[in-house]
Amino acid sequence: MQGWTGVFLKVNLTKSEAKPEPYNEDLALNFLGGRGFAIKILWDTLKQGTNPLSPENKLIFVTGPLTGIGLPNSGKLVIASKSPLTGGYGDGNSGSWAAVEIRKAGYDALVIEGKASSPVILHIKDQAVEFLDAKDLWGKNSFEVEDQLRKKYSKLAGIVSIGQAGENLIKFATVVSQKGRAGGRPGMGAVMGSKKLKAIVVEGTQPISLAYPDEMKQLAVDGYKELLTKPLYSFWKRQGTMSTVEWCQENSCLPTFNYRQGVFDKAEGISGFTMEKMKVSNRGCPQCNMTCGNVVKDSEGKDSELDYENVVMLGSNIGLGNLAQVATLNRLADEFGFDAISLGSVIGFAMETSEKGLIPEKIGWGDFEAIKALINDIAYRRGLGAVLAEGVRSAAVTIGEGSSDWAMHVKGLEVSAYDCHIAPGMALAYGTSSIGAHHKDAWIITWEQKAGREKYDEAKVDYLIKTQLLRGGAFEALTVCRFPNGSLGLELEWYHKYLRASTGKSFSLDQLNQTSDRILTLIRAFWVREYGDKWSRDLDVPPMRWFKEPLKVGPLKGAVLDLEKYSAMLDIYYQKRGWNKNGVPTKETLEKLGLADVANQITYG
Ligand code: PTT
Ligand code: SF4
Repeated sequence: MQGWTGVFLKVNLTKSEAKPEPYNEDLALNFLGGRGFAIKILWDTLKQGTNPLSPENKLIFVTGPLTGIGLPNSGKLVIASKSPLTGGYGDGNSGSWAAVEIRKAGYDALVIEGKASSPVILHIKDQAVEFLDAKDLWGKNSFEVEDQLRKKYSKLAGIVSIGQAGENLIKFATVVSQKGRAGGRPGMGAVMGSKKLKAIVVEGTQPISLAYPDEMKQLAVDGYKELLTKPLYSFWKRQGTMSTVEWCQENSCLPTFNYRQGVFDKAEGISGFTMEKMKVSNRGCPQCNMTCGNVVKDSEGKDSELDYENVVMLGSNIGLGNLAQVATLNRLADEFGFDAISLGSVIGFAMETSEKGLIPEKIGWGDFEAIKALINDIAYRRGLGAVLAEGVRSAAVTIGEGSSDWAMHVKGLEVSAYDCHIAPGMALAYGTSSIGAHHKDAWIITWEQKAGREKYDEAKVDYLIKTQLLRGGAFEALTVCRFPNGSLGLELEWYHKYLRASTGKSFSLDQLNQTSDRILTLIRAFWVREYGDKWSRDLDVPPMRWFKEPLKVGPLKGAVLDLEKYSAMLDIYYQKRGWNKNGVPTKETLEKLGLADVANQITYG
């Protein structure tokens, strides 16, 4: 095999054992890598009903055939597991030197199971694997861990770790890398904590076997140069994802006061232009010349790396319009190892519940000191913090009083940062995303704005599916960053060329689409298998707030989604995917995708 190493490192933390395991070329050809490998491993090896925080769950760090070979934007890896937050498939795509080093150490993925008897660091140097005592690091935040391990290992070692959120099994804890890259929104950090795995250090020294190495070298040089020619490149370097604040404010989709109003009167205070005035540097993933992490000094004078989602979920969504303070909350999220989106969502939920007088705690919108205290309480599961630590779906069940109406999630994953009161296509993207309400598979809201926000039509479903196959399928299987294509318009042709030079195989667009379909359909089957008789098409419907409560202010005041029309669009979506009326892949669809045996393990409702 060329392009793939053909080997997984299987690690059992209970037994302190690690062994390389070769895999079959069919797996590579049918599932490519990244998310594709992750779902295949979880489907084949997890028993239905496995407790996500039990030793039996698997935590997978997985790369793709373009990782670790110096290509632009390829320093990313997928971190996947059965999610403790949603109970379904969970993953995240994180930038980290660990991605590069895993491949150079001779593996395509680390597949970790079991539970250490006391905190450990997993140190991998090519074939040598050590299980090192991490008692002195347990209790420390992810930045402290990174600093301490950096002193001990080489400058380029790949390091991923968890903060206190992961240790304390907060359901939306992430895995953190490079003090500002955080991956695995649906609780991958909690899975790592449940295994008592504080950090992984990977160092690799081996070349990766490529089909056409000279061609690949040239393609990498050309690829970096090509990005510099893109008209949006220089503005991207200035603001990265932060320009989205202005766009959302102008288009009434900025999450504000727990997704109540779509516009924020202090939006300018947290905008991309305000950020530019505070910016001290750019940071980013390895092997990237688009470095989109905006580093600013926060209200305590410390570095904090800002992206759009973090800023608005910890800004407008909780009524805070001071960017230096938002940056402090963002840094706390990275240090503790929380997902910043879910954190902003549970805080917004708590504020609204407090405002309605349904809980004794007083947490006012934008009250910086109260928010900081609450974040600490969530990290250590104290008082209301313990309720919120379970995620917004569970918190609404605990609090009751109709609060599920303002618990903003799909399938248990808190909605990322786009208000969909008048964006039925984006609402459907959230409803049908592979991990719950995240925009990674299909961020179609800017397209939808041009195509006609108010329409519920087939064209939107077609565009959604096309986008899901590309972003949720191909880019997640290759594990490369989707921004060059999605934000700068890099032509897809480049990825076909990269893949051929790496693997020696030509993948046509149709083949890639079919592979993506296979991956996303297997993920859907995993959800259906795990949810069993609790599975229902209602799980593909976004939060009721967007259907029941019209926008209260702004130019689109009064806008609201229509449930009947949404449901009709969902029917069209299912039919085009080859899924039945309940959103379950039909036997014919499974057979067509080479997944015939999957049908025996799912229930058709
Ligand atoms: C991603 C999600 C996002 S999506 C953001 S901002 W974004 C938030 N970032 C967080 C953070 O930072 N710290 C923190 N404690 N929590 C955070 N939660 C949120 O997590 C991320 C970039 C971004 S920034 C985006 S859109 C793109 N996402 C990609 C993707 O999903 N796939 C892909 N092939 N390429 C992508 N490129 C871009 O990567 P998750 P990262 Mg993150 C600090 O990981 O779990 O997928 O959640 O990974 O290295 O920080 O890169 O406006
Ligand atoms: Fe990472 Fe941003 Fe570069 Fe993508 S564009 S690889 S998210 S730094």
